[in-house]
Amino acid sequence: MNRLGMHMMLYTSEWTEPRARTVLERAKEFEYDFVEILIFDPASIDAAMTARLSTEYAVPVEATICGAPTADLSSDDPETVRRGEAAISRGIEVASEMGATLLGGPTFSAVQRYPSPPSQAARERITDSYARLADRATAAGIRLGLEALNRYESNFVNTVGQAADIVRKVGSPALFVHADLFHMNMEEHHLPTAVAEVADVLGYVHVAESNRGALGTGNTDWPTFFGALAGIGYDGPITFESFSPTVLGEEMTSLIALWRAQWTDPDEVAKSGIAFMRDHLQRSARSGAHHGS
Ligand code: LER
Ligand code: MN
Repeated sequence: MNRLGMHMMLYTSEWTEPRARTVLERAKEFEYDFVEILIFDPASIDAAMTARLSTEYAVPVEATICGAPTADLSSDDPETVRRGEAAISRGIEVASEMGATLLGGPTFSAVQRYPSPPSQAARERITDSYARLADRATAAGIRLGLEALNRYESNFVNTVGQAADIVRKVGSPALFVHADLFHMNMEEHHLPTAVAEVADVLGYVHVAESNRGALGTGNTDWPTFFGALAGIGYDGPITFESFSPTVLGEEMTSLIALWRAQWTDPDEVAKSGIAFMRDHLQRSARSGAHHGS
């Protein structure tokens, strides 16, 4: 059975104690198995508070992190790469202190529209960074992911296959591919093939609508996607990710170009989101069983 997660950003982009309480309480109420926390700044997030509240509400947490323009593994500037590695290393420690089992997200670059392609040297060098980070993750007892983002949010890893290439080159079981359906809808040629080709390294999934709004309100081919996950026997964690400028701060709103509000009531979206995922998981399991018989 897949563990089902709720992204904190359904409610907030600020992980303060009062906000964290709201998120964990709602996740519990709607029967999510865990909450995903996006670590904006590993130096300032309160891991001890998070671990304490996670225990208090009996809701586990998982974590994601993004690179930044000044701390970016895909850069050609050694100092920027060094800061990138330091930030992801600290993210690994913080995620582990929170009690997470994984740290996903676009760990390889900043979330921004890059003006040009990455250099070949950066593509070659990044496996050294990931080899070191994989060792850190292993030591901290967690796994580290690479989330493929669409072309407007990164120039480095736009497909799950590109993420898998890096994971396989490094060859550490501490690394995994993090697939996000919103980005896949824009970049992959064929969803079932893309999923099948990363079956051996897929470790985390963001279920996200084509418009990043509530599930079922866009043009995503849900039966095909859930069928593809069932087809490879994916039993890892799946998180519902959706955003609205009505609950996010200005920085996050601009970062991912959220120029329209797809929804205003997070409770409604969170509640319907888990029902939607459960329904599709059950249907794909049933239809898989039919095909198998
Ligand atoms: C950003 O577009 C995204 O999909 C997030 O999961 C980044 O962590
Ligand atoms: Mn995502």
